[in-house]
Amino acid sequence: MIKQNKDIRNIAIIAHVDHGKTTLVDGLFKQSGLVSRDTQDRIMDSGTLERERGITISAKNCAIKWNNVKINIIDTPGHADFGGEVERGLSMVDGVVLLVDAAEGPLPQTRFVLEKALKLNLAPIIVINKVDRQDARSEEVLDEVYDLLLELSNDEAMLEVPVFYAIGKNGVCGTQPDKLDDNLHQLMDCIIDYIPAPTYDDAEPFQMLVSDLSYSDFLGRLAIGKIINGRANMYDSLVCIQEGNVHKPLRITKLQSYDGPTFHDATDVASGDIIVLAGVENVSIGDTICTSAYPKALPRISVDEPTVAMLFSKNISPLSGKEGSIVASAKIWERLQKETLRNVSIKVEKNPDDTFSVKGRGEFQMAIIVEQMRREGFELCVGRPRTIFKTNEKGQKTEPVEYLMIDCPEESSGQVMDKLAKRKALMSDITYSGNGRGKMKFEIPARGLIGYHYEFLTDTR
Ligand SMILES: Nc1nc2c(ncn2[C@@H]2O[C@H](COP(=O)(O)OP(=O)(O)OP(=O)(O)O)[C@@H](O)[C@H]2O)c(=O)[nH]1
Ligand SMILES: [Mg+2]
Repeated sequence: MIKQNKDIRNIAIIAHVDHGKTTLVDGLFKQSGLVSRDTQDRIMDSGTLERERGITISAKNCAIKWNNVKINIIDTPGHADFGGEVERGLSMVDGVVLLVDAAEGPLPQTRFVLEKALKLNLAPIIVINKVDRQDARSEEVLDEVYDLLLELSNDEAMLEVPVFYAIGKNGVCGTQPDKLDDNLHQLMDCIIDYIPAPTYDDAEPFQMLVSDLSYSDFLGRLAIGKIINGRANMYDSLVCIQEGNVHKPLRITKLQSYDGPTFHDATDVASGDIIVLAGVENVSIGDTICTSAYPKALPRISVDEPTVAMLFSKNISPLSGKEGSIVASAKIWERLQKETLRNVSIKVEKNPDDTFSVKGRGEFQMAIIVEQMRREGFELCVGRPRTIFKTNEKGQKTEPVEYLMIDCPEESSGQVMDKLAKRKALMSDITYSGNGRGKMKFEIPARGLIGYHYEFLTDTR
């Protein structure tokens, strides 16, 4: 029989870059009493590069308790190049909180993440965030969100989804932009009332989908994911079903579940919860962990194809060995393969000439991998990023095309249009807001975007 575990809710926070996801999670931590009010900002951005750059790079789990219900939360990145992380994060949840900046409105990544969530039938809650901004236009932005919801779902019921206005930074929200409570309690109540509790089939034995990996020096590889059916206990003997239906036996050596930004030990874990399981060595994201008596694989997590490729190789210049201590090709290859374990949208290939093709979602994602490797002591050469072309069923060559939105001073708009036209962008819309700024929408081949960011900054300075 299908049942619900009403003690748990699983949600992802999704939005365009910088619309305030990680800051909102801080507010939820503080108000559920998990951390004190003067803790550092953006607790979930725990990576060194994340903190330095002020952006989220990988989707991460955490949990809060509210009215005796455990809410597992996945804070996702908003930058388009890390879209694979959102797709991975959504595999663990039953609903999403979609944040939209009250001034910027829905932007290309808002569309991407909302489309993915609706395709998975996840219940959305809308939060128009940053209503404290001087240029906030909350009501108008809500209309734009409704337009987007209708366009993506073709379902008028979407006009009934819960809507909140918030200043995530101050941890406050309300149902009217000019009447906010002095806390986030209404939003937290709504997550419990509106987001469906996870369902499971009580006739089925333990089954878990691996959605993330971690590593502990004491426990080895850790598999993270949602329990789809059944329960598990310490020392249970299970199997991990890998790609190609390969079964690998395993024994649980530790079970943990989320509590705030970290996890703590659990002896027995129930359906619907998101857990951290130790005891499995060869595990990949997308594998199913289940009982050996009834091994049944769940559908693997699918993410969009890579759009950009870059060549990595050892440094063959006369100055090699000056910048890093790890220089050998074999080590670089080993490190790149390790990257594909956690980074679901990355693919790597070895070429006959001892170079490696790294494929991903954009040049920024590539730059982050290079920077991470440099900091770990690697020295390497990288080529220019190039787009990946494909051949469709009709034998035609196709290439990835991106949505591009530009917000720039009116006086630079001519130059921006000129440059983008040369890069084969097609403009679909232009509006002038009256405050000296213009907003333009384009469709542009991904190759036209490579290297444009720097030019844009110079042209609009
Ligand atoms: N004015 C205003 N600024 C806010 C608010 N919430 C967050 N910010 C600011 O917005 C910026 C981005 O916040 P983050 O929480 O890192 O945004 P994010 O959505 O997690 O960003 P990514 O994960 O990189 O996509 C930070 O400088 C915050 O201080 C708010 O309610 N009002
Ligand atoms: Mg963030």
